[in-house]
Amino acid sequence: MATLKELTGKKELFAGGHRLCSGCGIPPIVRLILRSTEHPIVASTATGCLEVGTSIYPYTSWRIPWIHSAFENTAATISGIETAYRALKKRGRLPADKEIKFVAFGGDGGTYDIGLQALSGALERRHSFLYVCYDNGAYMNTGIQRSSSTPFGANTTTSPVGEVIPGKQEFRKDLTKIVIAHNVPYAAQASPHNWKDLNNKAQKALAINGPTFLNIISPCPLGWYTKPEESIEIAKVAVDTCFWPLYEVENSILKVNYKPKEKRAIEDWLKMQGRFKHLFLPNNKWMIDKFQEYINKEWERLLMLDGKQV
Ligand SMILES: Cc1ncc(C[n+]2csc(CCOP(=O)(O)OP(=O)(O)O)c2C)c(N)n1
Ligand code: SF4
Repeated sequence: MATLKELTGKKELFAGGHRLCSGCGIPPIVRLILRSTEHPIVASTATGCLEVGTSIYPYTSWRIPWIHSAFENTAATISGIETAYRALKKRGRLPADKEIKFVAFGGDGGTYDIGLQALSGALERRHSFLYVCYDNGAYMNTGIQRSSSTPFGANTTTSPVGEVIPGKQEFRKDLTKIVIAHNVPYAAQASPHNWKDLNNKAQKALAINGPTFLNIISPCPLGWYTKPEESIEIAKVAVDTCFWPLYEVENSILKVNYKPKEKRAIEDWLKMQGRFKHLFLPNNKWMIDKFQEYINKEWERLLMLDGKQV
């Protein structure tokens, strides 16, 4: 496991001066991922905030070979690149001992929804790559629409609070579980507030020959109506309330990486964000109760699986 000193001493592969909002969860996530291997990295990025904010012509934040593909197919793009790499090695055009790592980045919209087919296909074909979903729970880049990752009750432009509905009516789709069902060698959930855990997971994932996956909660001040300086704290509270459990599945064995000494109430996370403001009206208390009940069940289920084969 790398120390903070070792990590900060490494070359910065994701340049500053990008156009992501202040307090956005994406830059610390990407910077840490790119620091998590000694080998050269090639990345592909789906359309979304990460792509738009880092590649405004004629500038780029990427100090590595990087390709922007369409919104729906970053996993298919990295599959093609990884296949070309293997083919070049086979033909002797690349040295047999040269190791290159491949990473695909996508937001939740480009991963849970529109890119799910490409992701599933790439995992099933067993390409050797890491897929990183930075999960801010909405299609932020196009103005905060609900995605299948949006939490229950959230106010978005397509699940607007009003006379018809009090925010999003469905719970978050559990993409990590869907990925695990592909029997990949490594899949995990992580958070930028716990850099050690995130770095450890990225190191493991990047060292594996085969498809690996990280689902990382990514605070978004613009869409969550939060203060930029509180982003990391909000990510921590998401983990302490068990809204976003930290766990990993390695060779089919599930491990819960962090068990809060005292599990905090979901209210603590909700009240930090403007998108849940309406839940604190007296007639919407049932929504907080329903949310808490759901989280309790999911957390218990996870604890039951801890240390077991899944
Ligand atoms: C097939 C397709 N549908 C819609 C769009 C428009 N579009 C571009 S970015 C985006 C939102 C991306 O959301 P997400 O993947 O969650 O990433 P974020 O913007 O939050 O970083 C949408 C809807 C598109 N480019 N292609
Ligand atoms: S809208 Fe949200 S996800 Fe996009 S750059 Fe701003 S803070 Fe980051």
